[in-house]
Amino acid sequence: YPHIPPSAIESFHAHLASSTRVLALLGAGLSASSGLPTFRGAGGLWRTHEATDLATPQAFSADPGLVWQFYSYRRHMALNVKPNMAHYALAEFAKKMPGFQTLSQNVDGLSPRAGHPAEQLKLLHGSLFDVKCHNFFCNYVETANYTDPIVPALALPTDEDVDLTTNAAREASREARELDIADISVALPDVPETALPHCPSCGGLLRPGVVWFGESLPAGVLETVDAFLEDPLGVDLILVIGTSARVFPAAGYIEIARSRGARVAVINTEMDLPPGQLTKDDWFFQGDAAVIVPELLR
Ligand code: BJW
Ligand code: ZN
Repeated sequence: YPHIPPSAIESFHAHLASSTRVLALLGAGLSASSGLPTFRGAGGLWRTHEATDLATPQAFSADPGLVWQFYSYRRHMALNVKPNMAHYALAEFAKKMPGFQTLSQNVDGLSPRAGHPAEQLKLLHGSLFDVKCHNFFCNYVETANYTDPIVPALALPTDEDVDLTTNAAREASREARELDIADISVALPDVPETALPHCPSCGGLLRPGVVWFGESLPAGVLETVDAFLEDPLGVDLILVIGTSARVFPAAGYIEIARSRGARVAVINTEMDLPPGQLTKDDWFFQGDAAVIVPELLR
C-alpha cells in the first residue's frame, strides 16, 4: 500500500505475533467497500435526513412509516451486497486466535455472513435483521428475519408504480425496475401505519432490533466486553477499523483498552479520530479496510 511504510507493517506484525488478547472495534468503514454507505460524511444523508437523525426512538415515534422505509431500504441494500476481504480476514483470524474479541458497531450482518464465530462477535448496536416490539411492556423479539421486504407495503417502488403513462407504451417483456428511494427525486410511497410490521404477541408496532441514540446497548454484550477489558491478563492490542469513534460507549473502549496495556492500530481512509486520540506509539494505516486488514492479519 503506497502510503504505508513497510517498517510500520513489520513492527505491527511483530507485536501481533506476541499478542494473545486482541480486540477489534469495527465501524461502518469496514463495509464501505462492500457498497454500504457510512453514517457521517458523504453518504450519511438519506433523502433529506441525516441517517443519525432517523436512528432515534423520537424519530420512530413521530413517523414510524418513514423510519421503517429507511430501515427496510438498508435491509434490502445489506442483503444485496457481499462481505469483503476484511470481513473474511477478521473471521479467519478469530478462528485462529481464541483470545480475539470483535466489537462491531455494524448492523449489516456482513461479519456473520463472512463466517465470523458468533462467540467472538459482539454486536454492540444490534442487527438490521432482528425485529422487536416497540411497546415497552412487551418483550417480543425475532432474530434472523431476512424477509425482504419485511411486509409488502415496504417493497421498493418500481418504475411501473410511478410512471403509468410510459408503462402503457412499454414492451411487455421489460421488467419493472426497482427505484432507489434514497434518491430524493423518487417520491417516497406513503405507508399507512396499519401496513407496517405488527407484533404477533401484543398487536403493537414492531421496530428494527438496532440500538438507537439514548438506548442501552444489549446487557449481555456489555457484560462480555467489560469482562474482557477487566481481565487481569490485560489487553495486548486493539484494532480500530473504519469508525469515526464519535459514538459512546463504543468509542470509549479504545481508551479503556489502552489503559489495560493495549497498543492501538487504526485502519481508516481518513485521519478521522477525535483530535488527540492518536498517540505516537499507535499505528495509523491509512486506506481502505478491505485492502489493509487482510494484509495486517496475514
Ligand atoms: C473507511 C472506509 C474504508 C470510510 N476503509 N475506513 C458519552 C459522551 C457523550 C455522549 C454520550 C456518552 N455516552 C452516551 C452518550 C450518548 C450517545 C452518544 O454517543 N452520542 C455521541 C454522538 C455524542 N450514545 C448513546 O446514546 C448510546 N446509548 C447509551 O449510551 O445508552 C446509555 C445512555 C443513554 C442516554 C444518555 C447517556 C447514556 C447508543 C448509541 C447507539 C448508536 N446507534 C447508531 C445507529 C444504529 C442503528 C442503525 O444502523 O441505524 O449506530 S448511530 C451510528 O453511529 C451507528 C453506528 O454504529 C455508529 C458509529 O458510526 P461509525 O461506524 O463510526 O460510522 P461513521 O460513519 O461515523 O464513520 C465511518 C468511518 O469509516 C469514518 O471514519 C471514515 O473515514 C471511515 N471509512 N470508508 C476504512 N473503505
Ligand atoms: Zn408486542
